[in-house]
Formats: sequence, C-alpha cells, structure tokens
Amino acid sequence: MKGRLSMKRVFRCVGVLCILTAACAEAPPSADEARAFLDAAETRLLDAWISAGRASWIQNTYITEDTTAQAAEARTAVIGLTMALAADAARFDGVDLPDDLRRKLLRLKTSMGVAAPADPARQAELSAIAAGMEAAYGRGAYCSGGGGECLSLPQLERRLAEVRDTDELLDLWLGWRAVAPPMRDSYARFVELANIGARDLGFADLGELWRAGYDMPPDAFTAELERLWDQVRPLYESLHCHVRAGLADEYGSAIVPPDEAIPAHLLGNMWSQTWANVFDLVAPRRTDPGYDLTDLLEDADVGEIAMVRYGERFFNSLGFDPLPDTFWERSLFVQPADRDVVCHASAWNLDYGSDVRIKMCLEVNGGDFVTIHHELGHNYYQRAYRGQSPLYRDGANGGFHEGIGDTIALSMTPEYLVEVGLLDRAPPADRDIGRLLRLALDKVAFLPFGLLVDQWRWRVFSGDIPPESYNEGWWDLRTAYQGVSPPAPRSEADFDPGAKYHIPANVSYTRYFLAHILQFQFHRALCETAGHEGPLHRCSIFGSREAGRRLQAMLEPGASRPWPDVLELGTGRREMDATAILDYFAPLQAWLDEQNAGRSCGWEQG
Ligand code: X8Z
Ligand code: ZN
Repeated sequence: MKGRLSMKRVFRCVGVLCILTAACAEAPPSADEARAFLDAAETRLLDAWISAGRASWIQNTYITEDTTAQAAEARTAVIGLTMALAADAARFDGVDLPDDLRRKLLRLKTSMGVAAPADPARQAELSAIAAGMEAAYGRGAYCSGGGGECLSLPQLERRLAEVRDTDELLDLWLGWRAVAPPMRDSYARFVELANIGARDLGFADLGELWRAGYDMPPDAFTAELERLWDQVRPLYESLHCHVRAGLADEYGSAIVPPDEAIPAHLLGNMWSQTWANVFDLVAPRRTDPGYDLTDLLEDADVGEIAMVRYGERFFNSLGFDPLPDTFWERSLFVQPADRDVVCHASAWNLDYGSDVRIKMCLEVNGGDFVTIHHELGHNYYQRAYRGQSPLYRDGANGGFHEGIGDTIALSMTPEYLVEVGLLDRAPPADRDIGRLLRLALDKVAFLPFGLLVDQWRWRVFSGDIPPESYNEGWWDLRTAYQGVSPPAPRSEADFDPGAKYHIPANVSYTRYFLAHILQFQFHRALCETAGHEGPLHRCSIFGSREAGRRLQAMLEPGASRPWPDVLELGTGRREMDATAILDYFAPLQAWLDEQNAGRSCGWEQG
C-alpha cells in the first residue's frame, strides 16, 4: 500500500504537463508540511490516548458491562483517529524528510500495537472484542466441585506454587484453562480485523507491524532473536536437565519421564514460565541460600504499601525524585474484595506526564517484591521521557521498558537487604550457588517462554497457524522451545494461549524476552559505573548517584532515537548481547555441569 500511494504521486507529476495542470497544485508536500501535520496529529492523539487510558483504567479496576463498553468506545476513538491520520500521512511517502519526521510517521502507524479496517463499524467491533477479552480474562475464576467456592487467578497461582499433590496440581492447571475456550472465536476474529488494518498501513500482517518497532527490517529482527536465543540456550538446557531430575526424584519417572519434556503443571507456575516455586525440589540442602525473601518480609512485618516504599527508596537512592502524592492516592495496590479487577500487574501514565500509577493485586512475598520494582521501573521511565514529544513517550524498544525495574531488582543482593534492614547478616559467599539457582529458576527458565509467545502469535497473524490449529501450534512451540508438555490431552476445543494474559490483552511478548537479556547488560554496565569489582551477582548499585545518572541518560530520550543509540548511552555498546546474563550465571553453569554429569539431557523436540 505504501508503495502504491507514492507511485501515484510520482506518475501524476511526471513531465512538462505537470507544470500546466491542476495536479501541480498538488506538488509533493514539503518537510514543513509534514512537521505541521505531525505536530497537529500528536496533539490530537495525546488527547485521545489520555481519554482512552482513563476509560481503560476504570475498566481494569472495576470490570462491569458498562465500564467495558466505555473502554471499548474510547479505544475505537483512538483507532479511528490513528487510522485516519495514518491514511492522511501516506501523502508523505516518497517525500524526502528529515529522519526525525520519518521516524514519527512510522511510530504513528505502530503506536497502537494494533490496527483496524477503515470502516468505523469494524473498528468498533475490534475494540469491543479487545475490551471484552480483557474483561473475560480479568473476571476469570475456577469454581471447582459443587460447593460454589471459586478461586481467582491469584488464589490459583498461590495454590499451584505450594501444592505438591499431582492430582490437585492438574485440577488447578486445567481449571484455569477453562477461562479461554469462550475467547477462541473472538480471538480469531480479532486477528482477522487487525490484519486488514495492518495491511492498510502497508504491513504484511499485524506481526510485521509489531516487528517494525525495532529499528531494523522485520526479518533482521527475527534473526536477531534467534542469535540471542542461541547464545543462552545451552544454559537453559542445563537448567532444564537439572530441574527435570529433581522433579523426577519427587514425583517418580512415571510422571516425569527421563529424556522427555516436563509436564507443565509441575513447575510451580500457571504457565511454567518461571520456576522459583519449585526451588526446594531441585536444590540440594547444601545450596540453601541462607534466607528467603518472603520470610524476611513477613518477619519484618512489611505490608503491601511498605513493599512499594522499598522500591521507591531504591530509585531515590539513585537520585530520582520521590513519587508524587497522586501515585499513592490513585494506584490500586491490593485486590479489592467487592469487585472484579484485572489483577495482572501493570504500570500506567494517565496524563503522559506526572500522573503515574500501578495496578496490582499485591501479596507479601518475594515474587511480588520483585514485581513492584518491575512496575516502578515503568513509572520512572515514563517520568524520565515525559519531556519528549508524544509519539516518543515510550521505551527505546519494548525490551528497554520491561527491563528497567528488573535491572534494579538484580541489585537486591544480601548486602542490600542488610543495608535496608531486612536481613541481619549476609550469608557467606559459599551460599551464592543457592541464590543463583533460585534466580535462574526465574530468569533463565523464562527465556524460551519469553520467545515463544510471539513466535506463536506471529505465525497466527501470518496465517501459518490457522484457527483450527491454534492449540496444536501452541504446544508444538512450548515443547520445542521450553521442553514442557501438556499434562493432559489437549485438542482444538481448548485455547491454551488464551489463558495467558498477554494474548487476550494483545500485549506483545518479545519485549520480555529482550528485557531478560537487556537487564543483565544494563546491570553489568551500571555496576561498572558504580565502581563495583567482583562477580556480577554480588553487585548492588543501591545508593550510586553515578549509576543513577547513567540510567537517567538512557531513560530520558524515550523512543526519540533508534535503540542502539540509547543502548550505547547506557552501556557503551550498540548490540543486544547475552554475554552479560551468561557472565552473571557462570558459577551456576559450572555447578549445573557437575550436577548433570552422567545424566541424559534434552528432550524430543517434536
Ligand atoms: O506482564 C508482566 C509484567 C507487567 S508488564 C508484570 N510480565 C510478564 C508476565 O507476567 O508474563 C513480567 C515478566 C513477564
Ligand atoms: Zn512490565
């Protein structure tokens, strides 16, 4: 479409005739016109984003038919405006423009993470589907037995983390997945509509639109992901091998067969995406890290809001301003008892300025303590780039946005916990393997999941995985990348991808894979700046103003420059690079190699 529009313009003005005809009045627009167009577009978009953000906040924190309808309406307004502006902007295709304007024109097209057909009725249909799927997921619950007692997702997750009885685990695992099949047809229609919109914008499909947000040709980006995955795969496979052996000891080889993928309900997480909840099953006694963060929080009687204060204090120590009063007044920190909310944690910037908030169903445990830092990372990023023009108020790429808070959380070393009064004494260095193992169960275990969610979606968007193979395609990827298997027969009556928030909510997922690589790169660079010497897993940048300044320099540009420029500001390097995560876990890799000696590792990739 892009090419066709620019060709038309060229043909119209070829030759002497052009000087004499009315077409001359339509001579190619100038860069000044493009600038004026974009200034006006940004003003209108900002208004629409703010309205839609408010409606979405209300819906997310109070799910009803009415709030869902209003959120859909506001979303339709953004979609309608963006698609109209993008169509109008096609007149600048083929015009020689400064990089900044060209960049903004591309961002205009990719800003929504979705696209829609030009027809307003179909735009409204797409918005209603999107808001409806988000509401259905948020309201989801598993009501087992006849007692009428229902478990919300946070309750199901908590049980799944603690229970070791395989029948109950399977029941919980299957119970949550019942939320998804009703969304299956809606999702297929959503894909159909969004693809039409993406094609109207000049992309092959919605997946290509997503990949266009990475400052490189979409195919080159795909290759970049494979390169990074190849770097970390040996570490993942070592961890997988060790964890499978531990689970086989616990449950027996009839349930966890050697040489095969691990049944997905045994890994302590609803999506088997992080495995720290089975730490006790896979850690030999001598690898006890010496403390457990959940216990420390409970012992110190740290409540939910106090957990957030720890996060704020960390950012303060780097030189960032305290959070505004409105953050404390307007955020949703805990699950309300009286209404449905979307519990999946998120960070918001309601006015694209200082009105930052988080929405979480916080519980006092180590996992949520890390998630708080994750969410605050988003909020501090949003504040840092608020001076940019609206189309640049975003991360350098999605991975940056997701990686900032996690970078801070990597600094929660035992010494840090002592400094803030949560731990009496740091355990001796020979306990580090336990800490590294527990962290790897989150960070390394996550990598293939972080990658495969969009591998599935990109194939769905391209038609490679059609609706009649949604579930099969999902499990093929789960098995190939993660080495996990469905614990019960699955069919196309199921819709297991839909039981993961980011599918019904249409949030791209590659950002998390990248964040898990980038956060170690950021950590390594900031530790250098803070003057740290010694192993990376012993570094905390808490209190380092120098590290804070470097971080601020990386956050401030937002999306105004290509991410390699921004990465260079933060780390001195222009490439994403997995050597930092490998360095960080090098002692663990050596330990895993010892543990796995004599074991047969790997699984049938399908
Ligand atoms: O969705 C999130 C954050 C909000 S942006 C809590 N994460 C992914 C997930 O939960 O699946 C963080 C890590 C991966
Ligand atoms: Zn996030």
